[in-house]
Amino acid sequence: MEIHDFEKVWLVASLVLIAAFVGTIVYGAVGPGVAMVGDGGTVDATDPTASEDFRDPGVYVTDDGEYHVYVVARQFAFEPGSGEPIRVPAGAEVTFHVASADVTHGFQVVGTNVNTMVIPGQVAELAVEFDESGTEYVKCNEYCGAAHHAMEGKIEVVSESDVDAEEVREA
Ligand SMILES: [Cu+2]
Repeated sequence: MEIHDFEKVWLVASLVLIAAFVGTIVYGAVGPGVAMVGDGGTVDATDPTASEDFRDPGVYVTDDGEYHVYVVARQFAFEPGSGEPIRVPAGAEVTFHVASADVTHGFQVVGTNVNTMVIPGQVAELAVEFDESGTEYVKCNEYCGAAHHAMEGKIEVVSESDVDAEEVREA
C-alpha cells in the first residue's frame, strides 16, 4: 500500500498530539501534588464541639511531630483563625480538620490550592506544608449568610519554636 509522504507527516503529527494531550492530563493529575480533600469522619452537624476532637479547637502536635489544626467554622468566623491567628510551623506537614457548626462554609487559603467546602456534620481534612514563614489568609468562599463577606481568618507561618502547640494529642 502506498502512503503519501504528507499523509505520513500528518499521521505522526496527530499521534504526537494525542500523546501530548494524554501527557498533560497525567501531569495535571499527579505532577503538581494535587490531592483530594480527605474524609475526616463525621461530627454532630449542629455542635461539632460535642466531639472529642473539636472540644477545644486549636493547634495540636503529636509525639511524632505531626501538627493537627482543628478549626470550627461558624457564621461568621473561624475558630481559631478569626479572633486569634492559627500559628503553624514552616516546613512541617500540617493537617487541617475543619468542621461547621451551622451552615455550609468554605475554607480556602488565599492564593493556594488549599480549598474545601465545609459541610455541616462532615469533617474536611487537608494536609498542607507551608514552605516559607509569613502570613496567609483564610477566607470562606461559600455564601453563608449576611456577613459572609467578612468571614476570614489568618494563618501565621512561623519557625517551629514559635508555635504554641504544647498540647499533645494523638491523631
Ligand atoms: Cu461564608
